[in-house]
Amino acid sequence: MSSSAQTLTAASSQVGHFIDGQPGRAGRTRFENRDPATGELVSRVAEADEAMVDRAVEAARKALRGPWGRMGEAERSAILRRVAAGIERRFDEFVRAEMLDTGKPVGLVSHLDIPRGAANFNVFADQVATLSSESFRMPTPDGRGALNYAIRVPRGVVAVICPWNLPLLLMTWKVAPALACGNTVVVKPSEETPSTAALLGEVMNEAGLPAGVYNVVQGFGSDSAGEYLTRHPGVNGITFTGETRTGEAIMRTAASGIRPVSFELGGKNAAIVFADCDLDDAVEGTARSVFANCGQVCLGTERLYVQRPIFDAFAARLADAAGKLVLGDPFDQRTGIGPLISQEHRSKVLSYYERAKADGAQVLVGGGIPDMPGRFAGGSWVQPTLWTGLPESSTVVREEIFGPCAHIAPFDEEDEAVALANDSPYGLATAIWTRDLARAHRVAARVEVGITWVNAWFLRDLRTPFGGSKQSGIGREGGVHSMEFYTELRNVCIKL
Ligand code: NAD
Ligand code: 6OD
Repeated sequence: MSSSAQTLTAASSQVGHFIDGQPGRAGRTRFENRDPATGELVSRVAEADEAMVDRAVEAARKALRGPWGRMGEAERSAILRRVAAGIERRFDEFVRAEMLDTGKPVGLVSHLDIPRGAANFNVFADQVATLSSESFRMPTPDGRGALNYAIRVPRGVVAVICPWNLPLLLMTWKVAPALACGNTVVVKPSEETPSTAALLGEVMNEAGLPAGVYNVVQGFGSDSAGEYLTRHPGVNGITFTGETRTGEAIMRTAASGIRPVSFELGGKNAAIVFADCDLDDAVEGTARSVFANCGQVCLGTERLYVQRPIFDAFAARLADAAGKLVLGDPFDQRTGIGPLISQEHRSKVLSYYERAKADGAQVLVGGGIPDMPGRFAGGSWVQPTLWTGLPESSTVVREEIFGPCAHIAPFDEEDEAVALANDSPYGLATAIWTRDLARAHRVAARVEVGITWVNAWFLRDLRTPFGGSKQSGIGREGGVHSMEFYTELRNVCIKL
């Protein structure tokens, strides 16, 4: 794909809502969506007002009472498989839309984001067939007994509030299980990445999903579509991925009406690299975990603890790997790292770069803005950056930055490494690099996180529980764990 022609065509496009099986009518307000790689206008996006959100929730409620509400699991699963096939059929459109919204390199979008978007529908189409329920026969005083059994019913209308870092992947990670379980959804994509959620509406229609089952409203969070949706009394549950502070705000809103929430939130993930690791693997895996998607992965590593005997060698090799990353045209297959999502996010990341220097960090690599050629000079690029020498109390070591950067500190003993890794309000993920399996088991049991990798990073079986401890989330997604949130368990007791 060549970038410039594609971008110019896209400049005239409009992105809207998707309500009751129709591209929603735009209201009076629109906002601009810009390509983070160049700063050029990609599209104008409709912003939903409260009335538009009402319409979307009404459509979702009406669909629950229609054919969708009476459909069996097998039929729902067949539709989900057609949705997966539809994404695959329109693969290039999804790739292009996601790239223009995010600035991600083509290799990443076409190997991770879009295939996973399709896979999520197939995985949950399979998963729903495996759901079992308990039953108990109990004695009664008259000797006839009673049978208790549990049934799972959909929650109803689920509000799906999404971030911008893996737009289609993370949105479908919620929408697919919600639909597999028979719910209807209203999705609010991030204001930074509106396009693939809207495009998915077309695929839903092509797959034969009844109107009103999948709805999308575009807009911002606070005092906009996100807040209107989460506080809507017609919403029965809220699933959210994003920042911890936003999670707190949504939780307050969800308190009204006692609506359940499922939250995947921020992180400040540590990697622990022991001296007995395979150094090549550890450097390669850690480089991916720090720099993939320009550091905008919730599971990414921002704190590195490296055992002292290999500290210098490891830091030098990781800095070397960072220096070799290719920044450039996202549509060029050779590009390894794209820009940050926006100028605003770049200002935030650069403020941490400045703070690190002010706090006395030694900058091993990067630390500023790269020189980008031509039209890319208008993008929100930053240099991949590594520091060492900061105290653990430094803001840069404590707060989530969500950029292509990490701080590297030495440790001596296993206990010390565990204590350092656990010294965080967050608890999403840890990567442990060691050849000593007994140690790996010991440390994995002690780190206070939802996901631990040993000699790997971002290796995922989609049936396993995914989520964070402490301020990194509430609940678990993946496999049957998603089904637990998207269904309500009811007990039926029959006197025999
Ligand atoms: P964000 O919290 O700023 O926004 C996420 C979504 O919430 C957006 O759609 C936004 O419009 C909406 N929103 C904001 N305020 C709202 C409100 N008051 N009511 C309702 N909706 C509101 O997050 P982001 O910047 O899009 O994403 C980056 C963050 O997401 C990082 O903190 C990252 O760690 C986290 N994240 C976590 C996971 C995970 O699985 N744990 C995955 C991806 C991203
Ligand atoms: O792989 C997934 O299912 C998942 N939820 C990834 C989250 C990545 C966060 O940025």
